[in-house]
Amino acid sequence: MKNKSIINVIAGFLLLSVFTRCESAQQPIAAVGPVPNVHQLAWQELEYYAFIHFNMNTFTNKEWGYGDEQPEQFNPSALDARQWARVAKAAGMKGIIITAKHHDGFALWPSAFTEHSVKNAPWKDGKGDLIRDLSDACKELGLKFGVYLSPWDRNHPDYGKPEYVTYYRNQLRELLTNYGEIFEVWFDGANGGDGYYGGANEERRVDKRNYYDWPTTIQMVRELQPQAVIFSDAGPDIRWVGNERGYAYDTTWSPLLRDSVYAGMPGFDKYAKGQENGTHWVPTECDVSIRPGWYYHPEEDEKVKSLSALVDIYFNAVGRNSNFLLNLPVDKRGLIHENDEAQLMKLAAFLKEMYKEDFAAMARVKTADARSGYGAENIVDNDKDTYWAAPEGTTAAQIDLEWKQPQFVNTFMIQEYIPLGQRIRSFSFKIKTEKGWKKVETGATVGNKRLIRFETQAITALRFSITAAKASPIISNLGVYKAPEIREK
Ligand code: FUL
Repeated sequence: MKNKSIINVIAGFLLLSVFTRCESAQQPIAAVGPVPNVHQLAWQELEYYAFIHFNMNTFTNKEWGYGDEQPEQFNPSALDARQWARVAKAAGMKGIIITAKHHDGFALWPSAFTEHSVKNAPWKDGKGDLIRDLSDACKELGLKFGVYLSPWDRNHPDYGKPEYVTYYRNQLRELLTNYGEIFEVWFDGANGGDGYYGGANEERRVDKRNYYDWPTTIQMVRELQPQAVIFSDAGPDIRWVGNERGYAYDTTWSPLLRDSVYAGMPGFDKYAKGQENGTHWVPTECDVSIRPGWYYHPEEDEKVKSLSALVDIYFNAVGRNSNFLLNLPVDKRGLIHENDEAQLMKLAAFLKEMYKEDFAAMARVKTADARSGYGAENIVDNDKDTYWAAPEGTTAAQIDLEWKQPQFVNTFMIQEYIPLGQRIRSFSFKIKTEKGWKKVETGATVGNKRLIRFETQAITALRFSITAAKASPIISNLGVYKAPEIREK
């Protein structure tokens, strides 16, 4: 008995000392600001979700309605919001953002503040509420739900006056109060110009920086939906990537000099890349339509993007530190068209196949050095919360993967541990084949995720060299995959 308790005491002491050693070995690392908040981090993990443009323009076959349309024109024959949610879910998307009101001012929900809404449409005898239908369908299928509410309203008589801003907030309050949790609120930068404006038929320009008094509206969103991230050219939480092709820049910093930017400003593209010394964390979202237009036009039925175009966009959005917002123009029936669905499923099958096996898990990983407690094994453990950290003060580093047998692969993925800030500013990437080392790519930023494609070949090693960084690099994950060949359209 006595011996046993002595052994227990010794074992306990040993355990305690190992524990305290580990504790002291892993000194916390200071963040390099700015850093994402918890809502931005949760948003970043969604990566891929749907935009739906479906509204009055669907029935008038336009991209921008003038504002003089009649509610009677909104008359889908077979509208099924659950079909949209089913398709998005099967496509691997994590949520849906809907154009609750576009520039023409028609509201997809029975707003108490206007007659220009579904309540005066033949659809469901004026009893319909598409925001209800879609938010319910999203809940049912475990998808996030978000709203686009156009700040520009070419129907409203008061557009341009302070009264309209009150109206806009009243509508937004309805959307943020009556339909459950909202993950993203989308403020379009396009606003001001000619329109119907209650019959005035004139041009109305607004002071884009001040007219909307955005700080007050943002405060309202924070109160009603604190977890929602707010999108606009200027953030505050997420910013436009600066083009509608779905491609982020090679250099894409999540930090942004946010106070210098406002929605709809001229020369915004200069800011779209973000800034290494940006003051706020405002990551990019790449919005692009699966067809040429945002809205459904029957003449575009054969112009749905090819699989290879969609794959290119995926790599240039998700693989360049951005999220991917893919627009689906719902048709006049009120359904996602068969051709669009078919292309979505091809992309889903491609991604599933590509991610099915991570060859990094079978590799030996080597780094020159690490901070104690933050070793290289953390890079390939498939856990985004553990990470390798270069020693304090180091701004260049190298990560090598080696395999005993050659591996046929074509894709490389690497992620910075962004809760401690975005750090890498330039890198090069090489692979080793039987012919020796070959440079595949040099690039700038990494951020949340960088994806690099190369020709399928047998490689025995690869090297990711961080050639410059804002502060000592911290990597949470990397992966190596074999994407399938694209044969079909
Ligand atoms: C733009 C709008 O003018 C387009 O119609 C579309 O809604 C796109 C997503 O944003 O600024």
